[in-house]
Amino acid sequence: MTKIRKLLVANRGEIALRVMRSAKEMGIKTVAVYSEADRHALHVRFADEAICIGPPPSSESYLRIEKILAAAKESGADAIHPGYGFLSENEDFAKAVSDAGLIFIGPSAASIELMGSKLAAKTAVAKFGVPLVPGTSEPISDISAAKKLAAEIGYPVLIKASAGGGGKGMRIVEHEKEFEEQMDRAVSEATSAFGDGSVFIEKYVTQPRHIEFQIFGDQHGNVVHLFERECSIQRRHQKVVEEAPSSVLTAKLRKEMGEAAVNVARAANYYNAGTVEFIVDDKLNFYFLEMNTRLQVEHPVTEQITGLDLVHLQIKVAEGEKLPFKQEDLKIRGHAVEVRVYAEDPANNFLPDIGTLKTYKRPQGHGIRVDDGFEQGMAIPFYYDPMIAKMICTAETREAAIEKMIRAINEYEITGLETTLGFCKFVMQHDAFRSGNFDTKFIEKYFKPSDLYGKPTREEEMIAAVLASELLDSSGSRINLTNDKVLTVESKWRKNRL
Ligand code: MV4
Repeated sequence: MTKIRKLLVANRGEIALRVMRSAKEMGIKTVAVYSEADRHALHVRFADEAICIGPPPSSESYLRIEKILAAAKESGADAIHPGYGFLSENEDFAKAVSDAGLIFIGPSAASIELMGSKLAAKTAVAKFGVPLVPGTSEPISDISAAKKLAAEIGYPVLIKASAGGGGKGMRIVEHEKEFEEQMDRAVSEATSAFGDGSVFIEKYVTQPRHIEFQIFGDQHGNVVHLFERECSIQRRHQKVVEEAPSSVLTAKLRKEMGEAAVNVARAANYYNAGTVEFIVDDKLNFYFLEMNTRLQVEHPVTEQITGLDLVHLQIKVAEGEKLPFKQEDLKIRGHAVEVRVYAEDPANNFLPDIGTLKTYKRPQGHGIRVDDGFEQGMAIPFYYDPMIAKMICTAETREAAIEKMIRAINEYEITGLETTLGFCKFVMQHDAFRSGNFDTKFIEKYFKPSDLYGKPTREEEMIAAVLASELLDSSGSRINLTNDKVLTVESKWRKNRL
C-alpha cells in the first residue's frame, strides 16, 4: 500500500476541480497543469501548485505526455489522475506514468489497450459468457465470406472499425448491393483515422437504448458494479442527458446486466473505475458494445444514487486498498438526472457559441449539484470542449428529479452566449422523455429548433405587432404602448444578444 501525498491532475475544467476537491478532502496536495489559454482558469487557482505545460492547442499541452511527466517530476507529485478525454485512455500514457515510478489513478495499461481494440475486447468478453450482438469476432477481409455472413445475420448490418469506438468509423449497410462499397469506405476511413484498417460486422440494432454500467475493481481481484446509467439522449454520439436508475430495467434485468458488466471487467483483469456500455433492444435483449476505461463525465449520477465519492474510491484503490464494500452492500437510493450545459446554439445546429459569461448565476437548493469550471466574467476558451457545466438533480423519484431539473434550469442564468439549457428543458418537458419510453433516436425524432421558441403567447403576439409598427424606443427593450403604459420586453433572444 502506497499513500499518495501529492496528486497531479492531467486535465482542465470541471473534472480537474472535481478530482482536486476529493484529493484535498483526503489530505492530498494537488498540482494543476495548464495551457497558456487556461492561465486564469479555476483549476489553476484551486490547486496548491500549478505548472504551465504549453500553448493553447491541446496537442501542444494537455496531450503531451513528456510535459506532464516533467511537471510531475518538478512538483514532486507521486500520482497522476488523467480525468476524462485527453490522455485518459491512452495506454502509452498509463505505462509512462508507472515507468516513471508514479501511480496512475486508473486501470492498467494492459486493460486500456485491450478495451481500445473493440475486436480484442469482444473476443475476451465472449469467453466470460457476456452477450454480444450477432456478428463477427474476427476482422473481416474476404468480401465474399463477409457478404455471406451478413446475409446470415440479416440486413441491416453495421460495419465497425476495431480501433474506433464512441461511434467513430461506423457504417450502416441496408442492402447487400451496398456492402462492398461501404466496406471499402469503412476500411479506408479506419486506416486513415486510426492507422488500423481492421473492421468487423454486427447486426444493426435499429433503435437501441444506451445503458451503461459503472464498475469498480480493486487490485486484489474484487469487482462490483454500481448500477446503470441511462444515456440514450445523445446527439452525434455526444450525451446530453443521463440518468440513474434506468426506467426500463427490472430488478432481474439489472442483476443480469450487472453480472455481465462485472464479467467484462474480469475478462480484462480490470481495476479502478470503468464503464461497460450495452445497447438494449425493444425486447430488452442486451448486448455488450465497448468498455470505457476512465472516469466518465456522467459519473455524478452514480454518486448521487449510491452516496459514494467515486474519485475518493479511485484514489483508495490506486493506493492498493481493497474495496470497502461488497455487491450486496450496495443499494440504489432515489433518482438522479444530469444535463450537460454546452456553449452551443441549439437553434443553429448546435454550433459552438464561444464567448464570455456575461451573467453566470447557478441555481441553488436541495438536491441540486452543479459541476463547472467557470465564474461570471470568464471566457469559454475556443480550444477545448465547449461544456460549461453539468447539472445533476436528485430526488426520491424520477418525476421529482425531473421537476427539480426544470425549476433549476429556470433559475440558471447565463447570458453572453447561447447554451443548451433551453434544449435540456425541452427534453425534460417532452412526453416521450417523461414516459421513459425513448431510445437513441430521441433528438432526431422529436426535436426541431422551433420547439425552443414555442407558440407565441398573446402578449408576445401583441409585442410583435407593436414592434412592426416601429414603436420601439431607443433602449430597445421598452415599448411605449400608450403614454402611461410601458411593456418591458423579456425574451431569451434579447437577453442574450443585447
Ligand atoms: C451499435 C448500434 C446498433 N447496432 N451497434 C454508437 C457508439 C458506439 N459505442 C456504438 N454505437 C452503436 N453501436 C449495433 N450493432 C448503434 C450504435 C449507436 C448508438 C449507441 C449508443 C448510443 C447512441 C448511439 C447512436 C447511434 C448509434
